[in-house]
Amino acid sequence: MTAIELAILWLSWRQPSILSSRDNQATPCSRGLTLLALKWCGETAWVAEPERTRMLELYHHGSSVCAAKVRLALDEKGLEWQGHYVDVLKGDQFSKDYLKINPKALVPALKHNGKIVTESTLICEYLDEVFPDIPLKPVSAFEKVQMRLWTKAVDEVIHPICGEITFASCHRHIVRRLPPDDLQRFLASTPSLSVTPEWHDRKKELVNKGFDAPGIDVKFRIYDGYLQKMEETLAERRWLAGDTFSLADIGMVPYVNRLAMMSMSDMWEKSRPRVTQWFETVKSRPSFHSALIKWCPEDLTNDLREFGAQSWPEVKRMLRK
Ligand SMILES: N[C@@H](CCC(=O)N[C@@H](CS)C(=O)NCC(=O)O)C(=O)O
Repeated sequence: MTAIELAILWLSWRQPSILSSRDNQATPCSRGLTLLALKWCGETAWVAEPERTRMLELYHHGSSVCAAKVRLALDEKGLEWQGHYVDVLKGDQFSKDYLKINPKALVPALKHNGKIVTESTLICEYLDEVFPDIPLKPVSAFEKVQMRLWTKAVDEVIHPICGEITFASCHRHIVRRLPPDDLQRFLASTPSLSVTPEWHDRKKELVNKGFDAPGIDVKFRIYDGYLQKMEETLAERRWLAGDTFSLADIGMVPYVNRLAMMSMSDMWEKSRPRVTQWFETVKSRPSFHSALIKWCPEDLTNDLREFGAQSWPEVKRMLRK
């Protein structure tokens, strides 16, 4: 190997960004250099260079719990991104253009290297894999399983319930400000494959009936049960999946914060000291403000607080049942 080839190999390993273009496509030149590097590494070297280029675009909304989760991961990893704001309370998610990005009409969606990644948990895992500096997964296989037990619970149970309790307590009042025809269009537009296959009908029911929608009390109690599970988990370890802050914590932060923003912090502050301490520590991380709080528009923050406070006595009653 010549000295020049050695230098190229060293550079492609140490400073990959110098060898690839800035607009996230590998140029023929950078591909050639990577190939040269591969040649000398017996074809076992990493080939992920084009994946690691930085141009990240996030389709998101200020109060969306799933979008907040991804913004937290981006922030904790120190990744820059460009945002496209999709106002899901006005129906932007149903536009023809956005449906091409996510046919489920849901935020968030990430665009990277011209490819779309949807599903917030998967986006976070994708980011952690493509940009492994500042890892957000625990090291041991067992702790990774603990992490995924939390993110699985979020995807399967906690998130769909969060949508229900937020609509029953607060969002129903916001969307009912739309002119009647727009409201009907908004409610009719949810695709049949959405948060859950039932979300199209359930959202309509929650907007129309609020706390009189059947089963909403059970949903509040299940959500409360996950706070209890957090309390028990945090008796055993510092963070939800072990001794380090991970995607398990990032997964839960927006769901605890949703209750906090809806004036429902009594659900842990009165009786769950470990969750209280965990949330205080989370709030002291810089990402809490820059990835969550700063993105929720002031009027929406006020609505969440005020409609949430009005709902709290009824929620408290349901939790006591
Ligand atoms: N499982 C999806 C759920 C995404 C989701 O439900 N997004 C909500 C905001 S948090 C949304 O876009 N809702 C629009 C609607 O219900 O029409 C994920 O984790 O990304």
